[in-house]
Amino acid sequence: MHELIYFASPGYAEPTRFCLEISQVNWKNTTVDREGFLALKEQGELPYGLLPILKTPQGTLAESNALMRYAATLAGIEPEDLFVRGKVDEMIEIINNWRVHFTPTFYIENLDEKIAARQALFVEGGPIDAALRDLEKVIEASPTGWLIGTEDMTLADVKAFLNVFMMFSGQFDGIEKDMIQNYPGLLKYHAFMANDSRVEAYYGAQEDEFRWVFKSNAFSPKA
Ligand SMILES: N[C@@H](CCC(=O)N[C@@H](CS)C(=O)NCC(=O)O)C(=O)O
Repeated sequence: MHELIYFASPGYAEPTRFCLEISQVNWKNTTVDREGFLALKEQGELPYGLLPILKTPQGTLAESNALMRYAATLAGIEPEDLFVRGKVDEMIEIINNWRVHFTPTFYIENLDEKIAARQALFVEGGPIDAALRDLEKVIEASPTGWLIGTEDMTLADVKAFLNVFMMFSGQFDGIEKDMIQNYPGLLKYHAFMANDSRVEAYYGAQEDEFRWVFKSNAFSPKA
């Protein structure tokens, strides 16, 4: 049995959750609130004092990137070819690096200032706008639809799909759902991923405050 423990939000745990879901292993999705988190910390369950953790039959793993790679390997979506896996990791790191721009905005207390700081990331030529344009070029260049041009989904697709569209869920002040309409390449990729049978099986059935962004009709004009 594998047990993923995290807050209910997608946050740092969602790629691991999805990979566990499409793997053949038995897994349990345990969610905690702030109190539950503090209790786990108190009990010494968190190797570095942070969530998420993944309890495996051999022991506990911490650090979300380690968890997602472990789970992606269980799911059979990590490429064997070293170069292709390098390209997957390259994309994962590029997306992780977006946090450099986001993290400071979480510490801005004044709501108007926070919104302004976030919107500046998305203006034409702003750091996240530029990053999303780069991603659109990668999507456009793929001969198969999968980000790394592989025959099937890789962890790069899981990471990109879950992280990119989560930004537009409305949970982050200043980032509106409609802002996604500026990125036709991303919308095309959204349709490709959201209609994948594995994605549909997991997210199609979930009625959730945030995870609607992973459903196929999430950003269609009528939605
Ligand atoms: N580098 C860690 C970061 C995880 C992290 O920052 N977790 C936050 C929740 S989103 C946490 O546990 N915060 C608790 C605290 O700092 O009190 C990872 O990728 O797993």
